[in-house]
Amino acid sequence: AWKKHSIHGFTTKEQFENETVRHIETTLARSLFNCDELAAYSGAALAFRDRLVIEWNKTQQRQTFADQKRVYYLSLEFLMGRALDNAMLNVGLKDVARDGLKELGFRIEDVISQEHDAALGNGGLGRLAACFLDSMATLNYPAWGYGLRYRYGIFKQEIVDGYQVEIPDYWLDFNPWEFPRHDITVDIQFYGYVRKEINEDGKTVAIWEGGEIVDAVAFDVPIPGYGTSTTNNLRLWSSKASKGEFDFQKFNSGDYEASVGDQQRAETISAVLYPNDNLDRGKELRLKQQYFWCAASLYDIVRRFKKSKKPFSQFPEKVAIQLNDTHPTLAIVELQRILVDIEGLEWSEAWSIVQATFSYANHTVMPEALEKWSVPLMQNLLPRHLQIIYEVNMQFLQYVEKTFPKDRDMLSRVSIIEESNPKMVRMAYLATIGSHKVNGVAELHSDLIKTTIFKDFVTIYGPDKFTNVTNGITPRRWLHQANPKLSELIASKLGGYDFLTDLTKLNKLENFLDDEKFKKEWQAIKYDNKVRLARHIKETTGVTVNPKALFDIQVKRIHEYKRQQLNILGVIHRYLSIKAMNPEERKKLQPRVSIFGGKAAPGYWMAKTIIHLVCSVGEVVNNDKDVGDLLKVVYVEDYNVSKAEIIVPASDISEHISTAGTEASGTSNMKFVLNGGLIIGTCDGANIEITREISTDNIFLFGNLAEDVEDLRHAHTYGSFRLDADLARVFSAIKSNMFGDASRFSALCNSITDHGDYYLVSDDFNSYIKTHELVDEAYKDQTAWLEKCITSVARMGFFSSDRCIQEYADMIWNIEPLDPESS
Ligand code: 26W
Repeated sequence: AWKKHSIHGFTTKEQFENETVRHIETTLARSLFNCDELAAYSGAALAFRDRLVIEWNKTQQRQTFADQKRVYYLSLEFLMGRALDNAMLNVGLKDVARDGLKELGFRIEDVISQEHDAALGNGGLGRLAACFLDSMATLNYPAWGYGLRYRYGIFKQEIVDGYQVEIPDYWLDFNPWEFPRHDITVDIQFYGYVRKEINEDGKTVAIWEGGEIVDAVAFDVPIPGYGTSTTNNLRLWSSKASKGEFDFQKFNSGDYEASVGDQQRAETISAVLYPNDNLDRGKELRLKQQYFWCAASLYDIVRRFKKSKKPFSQFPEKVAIQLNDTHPTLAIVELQRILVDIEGLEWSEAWSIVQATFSYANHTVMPEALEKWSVPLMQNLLPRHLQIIYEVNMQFLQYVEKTFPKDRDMLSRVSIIEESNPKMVRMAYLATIGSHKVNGVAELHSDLIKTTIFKDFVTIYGPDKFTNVTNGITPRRWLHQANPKLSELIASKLGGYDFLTDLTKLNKLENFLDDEKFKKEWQAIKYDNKVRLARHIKETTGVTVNPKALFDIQVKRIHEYKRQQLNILGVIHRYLSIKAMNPEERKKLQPRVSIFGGKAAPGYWMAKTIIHLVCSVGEVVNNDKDVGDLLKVVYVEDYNVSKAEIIVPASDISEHISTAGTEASGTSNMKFVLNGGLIIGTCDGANIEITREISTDNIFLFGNLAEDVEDLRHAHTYGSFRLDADLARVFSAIKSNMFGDASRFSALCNSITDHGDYYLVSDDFNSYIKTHELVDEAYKDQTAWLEKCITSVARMGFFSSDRCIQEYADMIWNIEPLDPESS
C-alpha cells in the first residue's frame, strides 16, 4: 500500500523545472517574478536534495538490513566546498539541470556559484576527509562520517592594504544540505568527580558524577556516490544547552540574563573551527570540542550496534573506527569507559575490543603539531578518562618493562604521560597504543614516522602495526567538476567516462600523443582555463594578467615549512634580473604570472609577514613600466575549495616546495598534475611517488634531500654555512626599502640570515632558481611541454582517492562494499 505513495525523483528537464519552481513558490514562499540567482540556486538545490534524500533513505535501510561491517570516519574537519554541482554530476543530471535553468532564464554557472562553501576545515586534512567521503560512497562502502557542525567555518580572508584581515564565516543562513535530527540528542557530561562503588557482584565500579551536561544534536548531510545510488551519511554534532540542565532556579529568581548566558556557553562548544593548521595550542575549549564530538559519536555507534543484540565480543566485526589524526583520540578512552563502566565488561576484554576497532592515521611530523593535553586540564574536565589513560599506560609500561628489561630509558620515552611540568598526555602515543594499525599518508612520511616519533613503538609492536596508505583525490570533483572541458575531451578519446571510476584507464591517453587535433584541443582548454582565472584575478585584484604568460601557482595554507618565502624571494630575484637586462635580453625572457593564495593562521605572525611581502612585491612589480607582462605577482584572496576549482585547472606550473621531510603528503600536487599542469617541487611527501609514476622527465625537482636536512641544520647552528650570494642580493634589495619599509620584513629575513634558517631556504635557493630557469626553457618548446602534460595526466591513475579507500578497506578496516543493485 505504501508503494503508491513513494516519491520518485525527477529525470526530465520539465520535471526538474516543475520541482524547482514548486520549491521557490512554496518552500521558499517567493514569487517567480522576482526570482534572482540566489532563489534559483535555492530552488534547484532543494529539487536535487529531494532526489538525494530518497536514495539516502534506501541506502541506510539497505545497510541496516545487510548488517555488514561499517566504517566510521572521525574527523574534526570536513572541507566539503559546494554541494550542488557535485550532486548534479554524481546523479548524472547536470545537463538536465542546465537546460531547465536556461529555460527559467539562468546560466547554470551563475546559479551554482551562489552557494556558500561548506568550509569546515583548514586545509589538506579536511579536504582529504571530503574526498574520502566521495570515494566511500562511490565504491558503495557502508560508511559514515562523524564531525562537528561549526557555526563558523574557517574565516574568510580579505587582503586590506596588503595585509590579511579575518572575517567570521557565518555559513548557516540557508543550508539546504543539512537535516536537523532533534530526536537524536545525546547528553554529554563534563567536569564532576569519580566515585568508587562495590556493586551487587562485589565488583568495584567507577561512577562519574556531577559536573555539567551539554546536549549534542545530530545534523545529517547526504553524501551521494558517483554513478551509484549509494548515498552515505555525514553526521555533524551541534551543541545546545541541555533541557535538564537549564537553570530554572536562576530563571525563576529573575536572573534571566544568567540563564541565557548558560545557554550560550553550551552553544560555544560547536561555535567555531580552530583556524590553526599544524599548531597545537592546548586550549580547553578545543579539548571540550573533541570530547563532545567523540562521546556523541561513540554513543551513536554503540547504540546502533546494541540494536543488533549481539555480544560486544563481536563489536570489531561490525564496527571499524578510523581516527583522522589524533584529534579524535579520546574516542578510544570513551569506548573503554562505555565497555567497562557502563556495559560491565572486564578491562582486558574491553581493551582487546577497543584495539581491534580503532585505527589511526598520522598526517604530520611537525613537532609543534603533535597534540599534548595537560594532565591538570584533563583531570578537571574528564576525571574518569584520565584514570583510564593512567591505567592503560600502567599496563602498557608493565608490558614494555617485562619485554625490554635492559632498556630502562625506554619507559619514559614511550610513556603516554610526559613527565614535564605540568605533566602532559601524548595523544599520538595513546592513539598508537589503542589502535591495531597506524598509517602515514605517503611513503616517505610513513617511513619517517617509523624512524622518528614511533621508533620505539615499532620495536615494541613489530613493524606490521605500521603501514602506508598514500593519499589520493577524487577525480569527480578535481577533474570532472573543476575541468569539465578536459574531462569531456578525455572521454571522447577513451570512449566514455569510465576513467572517472577507474582512473588507471587514463593511461590510454598515451596512445594519442601524435594526435595533433587532440593536442590542439587540449591546449585550447588549458588556455580557456587560464582566461577564466585571469578574469577572476582582474575582478578581484584589479591586476591585468596575460593568459599567454606562464602561470606559476602556489596555493595552500601559509606556513614556513611550505616555503612561500622561498617562492617570493625567488620572484624578487627574477625582478632584479629583469631590471638588470637590456631590451634584447628582455625580449628573450619567458613572461610569467606568479600567483599566490592561502590563509595564514590568525596568530601566526611570520606567515602574515610572508603574505605582506608577496603583496608588497606585487605592488612594485605590477606597476613597473620596465617589466610589463614579463612578470606579474598576484595574491588571490580567500583561497578555498571553490576558488581551487578555478585555480587548479589554470596552472602551467605549480609549486610544492616544502623543506624535504616536512610535508606529509600534499594533495594539491596531485590535483594540479591531474589537470594538465607540471610541478616544481622538492623530494618530499607524495611528490616522490608522483615522480615515480610520471617519470623524472615530467617534473622539475630541486633541493636537498630529507636525509641531509639534519646535517644542514647542524651546519647552520655551528656556523659552517654561507648565505647564498643571489639570496644576499635579494635581501639587500628588501633592506633598501624597494618594497616599502624594510623593518616590516626584518623578522622574516633574520629567520633565514641570523636564526638558523630552520627551513633551509638559503641551502635550496640556488637550485630553486636554476630549476625555474629550466622551466622557462622547457616552456618555450610548447609541443614538448604539452606532451609532458598529457603523459603526466595519463600516468596519474594511482592518485585517485578510490585506490586509497580500497587500501584502507582491505588492509585496515576489513570491510566489504554493499552493491545497491545486488539486493
Ligand atoms: C592540533 C592542530 C593541528 C591541526 C591540524 C595539527 C595538525 C593538523 C593537520 C594534521 C594538518 C594537516 O592538514 N596535515 C596535512 O594532511 C594532509 C592530508 O593527509 C597532507 O596531505 C598534508 O601534507 C598535511 O600537511
